Amino acid sequence: MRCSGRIHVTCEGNGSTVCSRRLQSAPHYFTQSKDCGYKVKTIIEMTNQEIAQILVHISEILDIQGENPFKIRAYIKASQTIENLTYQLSSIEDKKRIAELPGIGEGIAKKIKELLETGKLKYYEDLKKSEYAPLTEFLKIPGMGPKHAKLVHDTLGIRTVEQLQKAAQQGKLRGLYGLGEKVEQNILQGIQQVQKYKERLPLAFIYPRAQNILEEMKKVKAVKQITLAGSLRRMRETIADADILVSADKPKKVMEAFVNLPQTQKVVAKGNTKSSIVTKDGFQVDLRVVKPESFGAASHYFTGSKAHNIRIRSLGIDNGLKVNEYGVFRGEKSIAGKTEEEVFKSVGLPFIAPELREDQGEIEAAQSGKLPSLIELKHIKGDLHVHSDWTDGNNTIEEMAKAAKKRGYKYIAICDHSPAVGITNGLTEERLLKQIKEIGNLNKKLKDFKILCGIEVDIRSNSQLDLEDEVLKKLDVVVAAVHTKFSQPKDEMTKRIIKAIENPNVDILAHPTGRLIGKREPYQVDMDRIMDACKANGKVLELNAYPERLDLSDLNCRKAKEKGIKIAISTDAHRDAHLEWMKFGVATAKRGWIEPQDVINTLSLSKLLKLLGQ
Ligand code: DGT
Ligand code: CA
Repeated sequence: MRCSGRIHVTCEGNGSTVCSRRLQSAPHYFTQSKDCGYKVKTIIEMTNQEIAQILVHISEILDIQGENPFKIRAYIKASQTIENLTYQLSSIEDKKRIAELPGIGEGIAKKIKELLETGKLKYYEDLKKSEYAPLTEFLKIPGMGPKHAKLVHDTLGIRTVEQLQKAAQQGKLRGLYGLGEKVEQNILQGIQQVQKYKERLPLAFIYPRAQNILEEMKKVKAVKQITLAGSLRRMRETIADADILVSADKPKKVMEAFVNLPQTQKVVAKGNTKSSIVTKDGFQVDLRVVKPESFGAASHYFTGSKAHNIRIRSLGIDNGLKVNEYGVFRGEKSIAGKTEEEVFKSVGLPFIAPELREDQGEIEAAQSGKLPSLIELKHIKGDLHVHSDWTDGNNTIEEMAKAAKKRGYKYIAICDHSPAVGITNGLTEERLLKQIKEIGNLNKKLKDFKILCGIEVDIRSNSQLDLEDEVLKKLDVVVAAVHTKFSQPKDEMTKRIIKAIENPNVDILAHPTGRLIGKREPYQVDMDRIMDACKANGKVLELNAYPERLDLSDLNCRKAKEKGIKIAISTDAHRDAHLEWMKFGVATAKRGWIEPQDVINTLSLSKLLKLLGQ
C-alpha cells in the first residue's frame, strides 16, 4: 500500500513505525504500541525544503571543519536536486529509488531515507555537536568564508556573531593570517547588514513596496497568475521577508525578469523554482514559480502560517489525502490544486481568509460553520480620528474632508490635539471653539458628507483630562489618549485611563496601549480592566491604523470582541494621504476576527451620532 500521509507513528517500546493511514487499516500496530506500555511518538515527515536545508547545513559544518571538498560538494549538489524536484520525496514508495536521482549518491540517499522514516539523522545530530557547528552563522556574513570562520575560532576562540563583532571593533582580527584591516571592516559592515535584514519590518513599510514589485512582475508575459504570500498576505504587523508566488509554464523567463527588477540591489539566489533578491530598500523578497495546476495549492502552502498548514495537512491525512504545495492527492491522483477554494474543499472546509490562518481556532470555526464574516475596507464609512493644520497636521480641515469624501466616506472627525501635548500647538478652549465654528461653516458647503467636531484630548498623568467638561460637551466626538509619563506603574496607569473612560464626555480611547512597533513597548496597563471599564461605561476602543501603532493589536481586538466592546478603526491621519492607512487598520481587525457590526465607523452618520449620544 502506498503511503499517503506525512504522519508516521513510532512505538518507542518496540521501535515499529507505521504510516498513519496503515494505522487506520491495521489497528494491531496501535494495539501493539499501547500494549507494550510505551509512549507513541508521532513523526511528521519532512518536506523537500526541510531536507535540503539540513543537507546544506551539513555541507557548511564540513566546510568549516576543512573536510574533503568532493564530500562537501556532494551535499550541496544533493540539496539542489531536492529543491528543484516537482514532487515530494516522501511520496516515493520505494526509498531505494532516491539513489537514482541525479547528483545523489548511495551514502546521502541512505541519510535522506533515515530522515524521511524517522524525522532525524544520527549523523547530523552528531555533527551538530561539533565545536564548529555554531560557526555556520558566520557564513551568512558577507566577507566571511569557512576558512575565516575556522581561523577566528581556532586563534581567538570566537563562537558567536556578537563575539566576532566585538573582536572586529577592537581591531583584533587584523594581523591574523590572511586578514587585513579592510577585511575586518568588511566583516563589520557585513554583520550590520545581516542584523538589518534579520529585523522584522513594519507591514506598512513592506506592503506598498512589495505591491510595486507585484505590479512590475504582472507586466512580464510569462507570468500567468501572481499573488503575495507568506506573512505579507496574512497581513502580520511585521514581516521578515516578502513572499510572491507566480504560476508560469516558462519559469526561466519569470526569474530572469525578477532578478533584473529595478528594485533589485542584490541577487541572493536564482533558480527555476525559487529566487531571492534583496531590494534597494533593504528587505528580502522570495519569488516562487509553480505550474498553473498547482497555483492554488502553492498559494495556500506559501501563505501559511506554518502552524495552519500543518493542521490542514493532518486533516488531509485523516481523509486519506496528501496536501502539499503541488496539490491535493489521493494516492497518485491529483484531486485539487488549481485554487485555494479547491484545497479547502478537499479537506471539508470553506475558504478561510488569509488573515485568520494562524491556527488560532479558524479550523474549528470553519468546521462548525462559525467563521466570522470579516470586516472589509468597503464597510468603512468614515474616519473618526484625523488631524488638521490647526495643530500638527499638514492639511486644512477642508482638504482632509475632501480627501475623505473622495474615498467614498460619509463623515470624518477632526480630532486635533489638546494643549498638554506641547509640541503640537494643541488647541486651547478658545481655539477649539473657533475650530467648531469653522467646521460649521464648512459643513454648510459640503453635500452628503459631514465633518464632525472632535478632539484628541490628553489624559494627564494625574488622570485629569486636558480640557474642561464644559468644552468637551460641545463636541460630537471626544477621543482620549495618553501622551506623557509612559513609565507609570501598571496600577497607576490603569487607574489613570479608567478615570478617563468613566468621564461621560469621552467616547473613544485612542491607541490604547501606546506601543510604537519596533520602537516603544506598550505601557504597563491592565487591558482586561480597561476593557471591562469600557464595557461598563459603553465606551469604544480605537484600533489606531497609524502604521507604527496598529494599536489595538490583533490579539487585543479579538479580546475586545469577546467582551462585546465596540471598536473604531481610525487612521490618526496627519495628512490627506494618510487616510490610506485605513487598509492596515482593517487588516489588523480582520486578524482579530472583527466583523462589520463590531466597528462603529461602519455605521451610517445618523446611527453613529445616535451611538455617540448626539
Ligand atoms: P515571515 O517571513 O517570518 O514574516 O513569515 P512567513 O509566514 O512569511 O514565513 P516564511 O517566509 O518563512 O514562509 C512562508 C510560508 O511558507 C509560511 O507562512 C508557511 C510556508 N512554509 C515555510 N516553511 C515551511 C515548512 O517548513 N513547513 C510548512 N508546513 N510550511 C512552511
Ligand atoms: Ca515571509
